[in-house]
Amino acid sequence: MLEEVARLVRKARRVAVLTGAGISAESGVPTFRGKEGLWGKFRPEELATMDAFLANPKIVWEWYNWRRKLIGEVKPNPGHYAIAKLPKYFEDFTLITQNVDGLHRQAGSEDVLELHGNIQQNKCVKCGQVYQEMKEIDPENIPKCKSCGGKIRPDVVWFGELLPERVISLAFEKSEQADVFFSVGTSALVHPAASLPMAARRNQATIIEINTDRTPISDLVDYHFSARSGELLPSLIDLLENPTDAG
Ligand code: BV8
Ligand code: ZN
Repeated sequence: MLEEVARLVRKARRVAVLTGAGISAESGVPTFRGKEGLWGKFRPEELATMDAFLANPKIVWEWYNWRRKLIGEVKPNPGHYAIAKLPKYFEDFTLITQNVDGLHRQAGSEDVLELHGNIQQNKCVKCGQVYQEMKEIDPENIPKCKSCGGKIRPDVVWFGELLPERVISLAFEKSEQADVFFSVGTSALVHPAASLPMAARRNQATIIEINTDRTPISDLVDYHFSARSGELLPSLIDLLENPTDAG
């Protein structure tokens, strides 16, 4: 099946890739809904929200500091590096990620559409001013915005919050134009990101899913690889680099 997909991908002109927490799992970053229980103790829908932050900013910062530290100690895996090699094979390539860990950028991918923001960045909860330099946040003494006095929060998109307009509209535009759309390491549960594969399908794109489990879109995709992205993506790159047949 992978040879068939490689032949098909080689012919594509416009390709879009959507990734989720699964692509970072092999780097050691726990996924959201997996058994590893990053969320075992917490429930993302309860913590990654404005209400949780306003009600209990200390707990929310303790959780983000813990995730930031963990992410600061990991590095990209072969799945990230394989995706970073993809753009050269196509006329138009777009990488869209739901992840906030920045590992795609670390692996060399450029112009990554980070739908849900970047966990290493901070902003003011009131006026949205971004604070790059402020790294260590003391949950007991949360810094205030210099312009308006609002509390500093992580610059990520919480549940119930709108995604950055430019990023999400470009993600839909590129998904709708794609000849081939990859959904990699995402449970396809969180919207609006989870609507991107269907947007690609509306344009008759070939949808390829790479996921160790099945997801709500597994029955709708053209190819479902039940595999680790860190293993399957490098094999796909090998086939693109050394075509086995003239096809
Ligand atoms: C919005 C950033 C408009 C923060 C995240 C009720 C009230 C309010 C909203 C809603 C509601 N009901 C529904 C909604 C919409 C909501 C939503 O979709 N909820 C879901 C839970 C039903 N969406 C929103 O709120 C969005 N905003 O809609 O605004 C609006 C405004 C007001 C009111 C209504 C609507 C905002 C969504 C963004 C939330 N922020 N993260 C942070 O990180 O702290 S979401 C979070 O989930 C992460 O970003 C993550 O990326 C994302 C999706 O999860 P996945 O990436 O898919 O990860 P997951 O663990 O789930 O799956 C991993 C997969 O990998 C698994 O399938 C596993 O099998 C696989 N895997 C594991 N290992 C491997 C592997 N695959 C391959 N190889 C491996 N090695
Ligand atoms: Zn402010």
